[in-house]
This record gives sequence, structure tokens and C-alpha cells, in this order.
Amino acid sequence: MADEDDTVHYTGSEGGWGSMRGIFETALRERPRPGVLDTLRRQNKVEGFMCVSCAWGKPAKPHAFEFCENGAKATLWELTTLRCTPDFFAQHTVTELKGWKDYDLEQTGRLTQPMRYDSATDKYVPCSWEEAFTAIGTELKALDPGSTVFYSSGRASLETSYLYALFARLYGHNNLPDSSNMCHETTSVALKEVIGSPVGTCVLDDLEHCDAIFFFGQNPGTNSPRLLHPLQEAVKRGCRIVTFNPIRETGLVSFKNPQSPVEMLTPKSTKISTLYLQVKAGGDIAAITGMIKHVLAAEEAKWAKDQQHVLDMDFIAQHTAGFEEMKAHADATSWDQIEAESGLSRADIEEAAQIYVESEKAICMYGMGLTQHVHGFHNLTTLTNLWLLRGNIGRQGAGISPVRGHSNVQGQRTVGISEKPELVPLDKLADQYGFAPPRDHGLNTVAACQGILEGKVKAFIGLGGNFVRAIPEQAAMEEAWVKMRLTVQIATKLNRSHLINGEVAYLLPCLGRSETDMQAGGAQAVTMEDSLSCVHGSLGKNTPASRHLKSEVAIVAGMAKATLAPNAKVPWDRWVGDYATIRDAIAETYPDLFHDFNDRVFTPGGFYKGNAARERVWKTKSGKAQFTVPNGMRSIGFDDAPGRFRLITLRSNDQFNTTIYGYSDRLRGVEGTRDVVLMNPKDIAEAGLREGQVIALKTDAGDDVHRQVGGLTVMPFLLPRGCIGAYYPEMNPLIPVWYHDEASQVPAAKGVPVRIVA
Ligand SMILES: Nc1nc2c(c(=O)[nH]1)N[C@H]1C(S)=C(S)[C@@H](COP(=O)(O)OP(=O)(O)OC[C@H]3O[C@@H](n4cnc5c(=O)[nH]c(N)nc54)[C@H](O)[C@@H]3O)O[C@H]1N2
Ligand SMILES: Nc1nc2c(c(=O)[nH]1)N[C@H]1C(S)=C(S)[C@@H](COP(=O)(O)OP(=O)(O)OC[C@H]3O[C@@H](n4cnc5c(=O)[nH]c(N)nc54)[C@H](O)[C@@H]3O)O[C@H]1N2
Ligand SMILES: [Mo]
Repeated sequence: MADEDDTVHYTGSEGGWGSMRGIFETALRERPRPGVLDTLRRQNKVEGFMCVSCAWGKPAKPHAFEFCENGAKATLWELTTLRCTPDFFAQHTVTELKGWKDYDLEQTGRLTQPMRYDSATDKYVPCSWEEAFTAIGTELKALDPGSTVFYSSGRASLETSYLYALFARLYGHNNLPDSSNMCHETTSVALKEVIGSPVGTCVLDDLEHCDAIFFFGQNPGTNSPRLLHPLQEAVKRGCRIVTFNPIRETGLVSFKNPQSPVEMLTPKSTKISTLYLQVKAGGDIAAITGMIKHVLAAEEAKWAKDQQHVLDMDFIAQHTAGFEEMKAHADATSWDQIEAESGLSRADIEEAAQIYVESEKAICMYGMGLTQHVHGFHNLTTLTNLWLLRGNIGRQGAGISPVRGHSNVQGQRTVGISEKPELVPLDKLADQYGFAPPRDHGLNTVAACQGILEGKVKAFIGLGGNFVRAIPEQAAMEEAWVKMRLTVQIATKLNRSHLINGEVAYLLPCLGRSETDMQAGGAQAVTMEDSLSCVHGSLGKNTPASRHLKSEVAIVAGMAKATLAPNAKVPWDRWVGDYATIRDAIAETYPDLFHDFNDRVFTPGGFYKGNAARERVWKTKSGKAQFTVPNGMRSIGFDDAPGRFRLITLRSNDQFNTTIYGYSDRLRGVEGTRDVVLMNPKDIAEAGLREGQVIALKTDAGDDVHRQVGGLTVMPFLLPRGCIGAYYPEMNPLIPVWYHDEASQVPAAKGVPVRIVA
């Protein structure tokens, strides 16, 4: 564990009055519309509206207020009374707006009208929907479909996503990257390989039965706060929590439940982690291998002493392959190497492993701290090794639970948004819609970036998100971006990606999920899939931010109709008029997962899609759950060198990805600014720096490209030596586009090699 130091910033417990204040301050800024309280009351409830923030599961028996600080902020952000109107655009050139901060751009409020970029005046000008669709269709028809990219951020509903993917394939490509490519694609690749399922194996009920939960690189206090409730309940019934994270994240240290009057009015809070290990960024393969060594040693000792097993021998024999090779590798790895690579002591790792051994049922949860690394794949397969040893997959109270990001990011993949044709039932689509779907591999996020840099990609459509700000290699990308022929952004609020435009550019404003979606067939509900594979319906009830807005479904259909030849089997207008007919189409394409879809839309707690691995059916190459050998002991992609640091790009408690709600990272004690570098006090001293000094960070990745971000204030913080922290997305210009997980190509945003420029 990193040594304590008085000079580092202190924070209290997560939740409590701080989170109430956080909601209140957002409310003051956003000046929400009158319906907001009612909306919050309906948030994440059956026949209510599903939060636009994180993807964490929604219980069948919700709390009185089933939302968290950040869920409330997301709702307030969407229901703001502020408006970004054509008048605003008339007053500012796009070049001027490029100088604005992310926060200030979104603070202009909801977009109200479709806009076209006019390069002669360097301004956005209003246009009609018809003009926009016709122009987009004309441009797309003139382009080779293979040279176009249809991106989606993980918010759009199952209905929109299904149509969007179908549009891409009817048009002629599989270039369907989504935010998952920067996020949990590592999970989709690694878990698929070793347990045959691209998603986690847990359901909410498992949290009520486990004896231990291990957190690796996931920060629930900030990113999935509703998870803190089941976590607190688990701790109260004696479940032990062990955390591996370079940073002592407040939500994993202690929690004050804002819904508990006793905790709110007294100093009481619940201690969350029994053991908190500040592993070095990129040190998890080593730490987990150390745990495996301890479990194997415990097996030998127990067998010698009383002929009983620590390993689940029956499970290993019946359900797994590769155990001997994995064991040989763990045996051959020395504790010296494990301590050096993880930055943890053998005693600490053994203590964590002993908790694992003593727990009959264990769950592991993980996030970006494992997936966003060059060897992120091996982080996950090594973690799976440990979980297989004691048969902790496929029984109640046990399992692997990746905590997903965007509210429907998992669901988008389920209904066809994928650059990987092998994951999509193309034959079924061919049959259902009478066409020949493209069979070649499409572009994922990194490949799309490379294609844009090389000038091969000519058009980009963004279904939500802030692609240019979220991706790596930002400087070069912005330069290349403007050379594209067509860029289209479908969005609710203005962001930086809307200011970097192709020759022909449209900004199309859409309804938010909390708003009434009125179509020919009446008010429409949409659906999404949470991180625990449950599908929920969501019904917006607020008056739309502007009468000119269209739903995402209508926008996708509008572009598709203007681009594609009419096809009697593809009834765009009927689909837009009644989303139940889209759900029927989804059910036809995916009968196993979505049979009787319309009858199940409002199932309390969502309807569970099922997961073969949970039933111990392994859809892997070997037909077994697969033990594997990692390709090394570190998940970062470079060697240590004097002056070279491992940069972790961080999310604050006051942002949702590139949306910055404010400048208060209350849980880490960073207030009033995001332009900071968090550093261990000893590293500050050794580098000859002092607290408060303003420095720059420069990428040290061994290529000739100059990448630098300046204006950052040094702030002492309890991090392992050699690791520094600074905020995402501000640091994205530092990440080389080629610096990504080898298997999934997720950018390695948690271990970027940098130097300090004083
Ligand atoms: N309020 C809010 N909620 C969000 C988001 C948001 O931005 N704001 N984003 C949403 C999205 S899209 C996503 S994907 C999720 C992201 O949620 P998380 O998966 O929690 O992602 P991060 O906060 O980026 O990083 C998680 C943790 O990894 C730790 N870490 C960094 N490097 C390492 C390492 O090498 N090893 C280990 N063990 N830990 C490491 C960091 O200290 C951090 O605590 O949250 C979603 N929810
Ligand atoms: N350095 C670094 N980079 C990262 C990460 C990191 O940890 N570090 N994390 C990565 C991860 S996990 C992710 S998921 C990506 C996120 O990348 P994206 O998903 O592309 O980005 P967001 O910031 O979530 O997108 C915000 C924008 O979405 C639009 N929006 C909001 N609601 C809606 C809606 O209902 N409909 C539509 N159409 N638009 C809407 C708004 O205009 C808003 O400005 O970033 C990745 N980049
Ligand atoms: Mo994400």
C-alpha cells in the first residue's frame, strides 16, 4: 500500500450530504423544468423512465428514490431550461467556439433545431429536417459505403440501435464502432474467449448471497453509485469487500446512505472495503497471479493436513481446460517479480487471497482499470483463472461482473451494432429483409480513427457521443477530421465534436429519453439492456425541449429513407409510427433473446436475457471454461525508465464522460479546477517539483510524434510511486492512436507513458 502522508488531500465518505449538495448545485445551474421532481420519482422504476447515466441493474423492488447523485445530475442536465438556439449560433463562429471549454459548450443548453454548417461564414445556420435528410442521402449515395462510418455512443435505445445497424448494412457496410470500443470491448473479447460469454455472469440477486466481492479498477462511488446500496447491504450482512485500485476511491472506503435518516443525521457511515490494496497502474496481472499462487499453496496445505480441497476439483475436471499449464506458469512466477510489478507486498496479496479462499461464494467486479490497458485482455483472462479455481462462475452468489458504462451500451451490441459480422445473424437479416448483407469486417473505433487519419474514411455519422473528444490522438484527429466530405452529429447538447466539421456538416437535435416521444401511433416507449443483461422499458413524460426535435428513431429512419432504395420489407414509416413494430422485428431477428418482446417490456426488474456461462454451458472453442497463461506480468505496454510515469486518465464525480457538470471532484478533494496532475508527494520531491507548480505532460511512447498538454497544477495525492492521475477527456491528446489493448483495440487510457515538462 502506498505510504500515508499528511499533505495529501482528504475526503469524507461517499453519499451523504455531499451528494445532496452535488444534486442541488447542478439543479441551480441547469434551472430544470417543472416536471423534474416527478421524473426523478419515476427514475428506474417499472413503467418509469430509465436513467441516462450508468448501466447498473435496476431492482424489481426499487427504493423510494431509485437514483443517485449522478443519475439525478444526468436527468437535470437533460431537463434544463437552457437552450442553444439558432440565435446563439448566429452570434458565434465555430472557430470562436473551439476556444470554449467542454463545460461552457454544454452549458449553452439543449439544441433546438437542425443546423447546417456554412463554411463561408464559419457559422451554423438553421435548416429544415427535409433539407438535412435529402443532403445526407445525396452525399451517402455518392460515396462508397465502405468509406463511411456510423458511430454510436451507448445511450441510444434498442429500437434506435437496431434500425441504425440495419441502415448501415442495407447501405452496405459493417463500419459500426461504438463507445464500447473504448470501454468494455476488452470484456466482450476476453470473456467470450475464456467462458464463451461476452458479458458478465451475475444478476442482482447474486449480490445478496455472496461472501466476498473483489473490486478491480472500478469506481462505483462516482460511476455507478446505485451499486453502493447493495454493496452497503452486503457489508452489513458480513460480506467482505476487497479492492485493488491505485487510488483510494472514497465510495469503496466508506458510504453514507442518503436515503437513511440515521446515517444522514449522525457521523455514522458504513466501512466498505475490508482490505484496500493500492496496486500500481498496470500491476493487476501480477497481483492476481500472486493470489493464484496463494490459492494453489492453500490447496496443497489443506490436502496434506486433512485431505480436503481448496480448489473446486469437480468443477475443474468437468468444466475447464488448461489447468496444468496455468498452474505451471503460476508456480514458475516468483514472488519477487509479483511484488515488483504489482507494487504490493506478498503479505497483502496473500491476505486478499486468503479472503478469497475463506469465501464460499465470491464475485469480482471490474471496470476501466482493467480494460483500458495494452494487456487488458490478459488482465481479464488472469482474473478468470482465479475465479475458475474455486468454481466461482455459474452458481448463485458467485460470478464475474464487468460494470458497464453507458446505459444501453451492452444492448446496442445485442441488437447488431457491431463491426464484427460474425456476431450478427446476417443470414437471418438477409432473409427477413431480402438483401445481401456485407460480410467483411467493419471498422472499430481505433480503425475508424486510423482510416480518418489516412484519408480513407469520407463520412462520419455520430449517433450521440462526442467522438473527437473521447478518442486518442486528438490533435492529429482534429486536423484530419475536416478533410472528410460529410459529418453528421445527432445530439442533445453542443460539444467539441460538433465544431470539427467535414465539408458538408449537419447537427441534428434529438429528444432526450425523459421526454415524451409522440408519434403517429401515440406516445412511444423505448427499451435498453443493463449491465446485468436485463431489458427494461422506458417512457419519457416531459415536454420536449423544442417542438423541432425528432426522436433518434425518426432521425435514423429519415436518413435511411433518403439514402436507400425503397424496400417493401423495410417499413421505415411504420416503424417510426409505432415502436412496438420495431420490437416485433427485433424479436424476429433474435427469437431466443427477444421472443414476446412487447409483452415483456415492463417486467419488474427487467427481463433477463439469460447467459449460457451462468448455466455452466461454455460456448468456447474447447467447449470448456478455459484457463490461460498471461503473456507477461504487466498490463502496460512499456518498460519503466527514469522520469517516465504511468498516467491514469480519471473521471471526476462531476462529469459523465466528456460532459462536465462542474468543477468539484468532491470525493477526491479536487475543487474548482480540472487542470491538475495528482502525484505521490515523494515523486513530486524526487522530480524537483512543488505543490501548486504548473507543468505540462508530454507523451513518452517512443515514436516521433509530439504530444503535449500544459497548464496542469501539481497536486499531492496518495498514488503508488511512478503513477500519476489527470482527467479525461483533457488528457486525450496524449494517447497515441496505436496505444491500445492488443486483442480488443480499446485505447489504453489507464497506463499512458508520459514525462513531466516543468
Ligand atoms: N458519474 C459518472 N458515471 C459514469 C461515467 C462518468 O464519466 N461519470 N462514465 C460511464 C462510463 S461510459 C463508464 S465505461 C463507466 C466507467 O467507470 P469505471 O470503470 O469505474 O472507470 P474509471 O473511473 O475510468 O476508472 C475506474 C478505476 O480504475 C482505477 N484504475 C486505474 N488504473 C488501474 C489499474 O491499472 N488497475 C486497477 N486495479 N485499477 C486502476 C482508477 O483509479 C479508477 O478508480 O462509468 C459510467 N458511469
Ligand atoms: N482518456 C480517456 N478516454 C476515454 C475514456 C477514459 O477513461 N479515458 N473512457 C472511454 C469510454 S469508457 C467511453 S464510453 C467514451 C465515451 O465517448 P462518447 O460516448 O462518445 O461520449 P459522451 O461524453 O458520453 O457523449 C456526450 C454527448 O452525448 C450527447 N448526448 C447525450 N444524451 C444524448 C441522447 O440521448 N441522444 C443523443 N443522440 N446524444 C446524446 C450530448 O451531445 C453529449 O455532449 O470515452 C472513452 N474515452
Ligand atoms: Mo464507457
